[in-house]
Amino acid sequence: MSPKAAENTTRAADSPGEALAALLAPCAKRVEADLERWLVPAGAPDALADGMRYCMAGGKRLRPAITMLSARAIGGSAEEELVRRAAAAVEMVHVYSLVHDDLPAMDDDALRRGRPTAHVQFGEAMAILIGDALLTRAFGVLAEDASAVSARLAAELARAAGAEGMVAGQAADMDLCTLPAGLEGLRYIHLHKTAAMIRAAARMGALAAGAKDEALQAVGEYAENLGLAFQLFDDLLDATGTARQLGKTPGKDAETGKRTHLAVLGAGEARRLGEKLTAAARDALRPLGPAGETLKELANLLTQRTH
Ligand code: GRG
Repeated sequence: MSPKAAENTTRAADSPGEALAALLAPCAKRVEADLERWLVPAGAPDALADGMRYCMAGGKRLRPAITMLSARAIGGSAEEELVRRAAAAVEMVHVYSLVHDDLPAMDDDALRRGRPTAHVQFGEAMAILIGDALLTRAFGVLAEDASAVSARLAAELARAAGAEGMVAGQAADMDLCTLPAGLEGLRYIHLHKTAAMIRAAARMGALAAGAKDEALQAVGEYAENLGLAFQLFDDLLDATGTARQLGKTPGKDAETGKRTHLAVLGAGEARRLGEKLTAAARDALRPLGPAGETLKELANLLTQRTH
């Protein structure tokens, strides 16, 4: 190992937060470049284009990283154009969901990614339209590839984001549809609201890189468990983090009486469940052998994150 690599490893071991940032950085760099060229379609009015760019800025870029790392885990390359289109599209849909979730009719939040939310910055009507534009553009970015695989990617994304996925999870979370009580209802919300998009991010990366069924199944199962664990730890951080650390208003779950793992299980039991889900995520990668190591590392680091 070179002295530089050794130095990086030591630094990463000292701080899981820095190790996570270092793992995500190359993927984030790629997706920033791609958003630069794909985000705003020619002909978009400046006001809308500015709003789209404002909302897309910042964030960990976790989902695009999962897309790229999943492509790599099945023997493909994160550099491939279709993998990059998939990664950019997933992030656009994710950000649309954040913009709409922050609206007064939904979570009514004023802070996102450390800055005023879209409706605070641009007004409510424009925030709705920015979300609409991001959602639409995501499918445009996939369709412009015009291959049979890109049609599969679009179907995958639509399933995860729509009425059988994230929108269903959001409706359930807002008590707009009937749900079982306790943990079962909570699992439904988190599977749909959060894990469905993370699962799609992984499956789209693998599909774009030409994955066969077994590998596709492995990364999908990994990402579903990772998504559930991610949401669980997000709930715990909401109760303990500061606005500066989280980039959003902390303590909202308790304030609004939201159904969370913390409320249903208590902190200790919730953390144990999070660790169990993370272990299930790692186990799902067994068929990929050593190629799955980076995804496993990502799961471990997300478990340890403090913001
Ligand atoms: C409006 C259809 C619709 C859905 C909204 C995404 C969402 C559903 C709500 C946002 C609130 C929330 C707690 C969602 C769960 C997923 C989650 C933890 C989102 C934040 O993801 P990060 O931490 O955010 O990856 P960044 O900003 O880093 O991308």
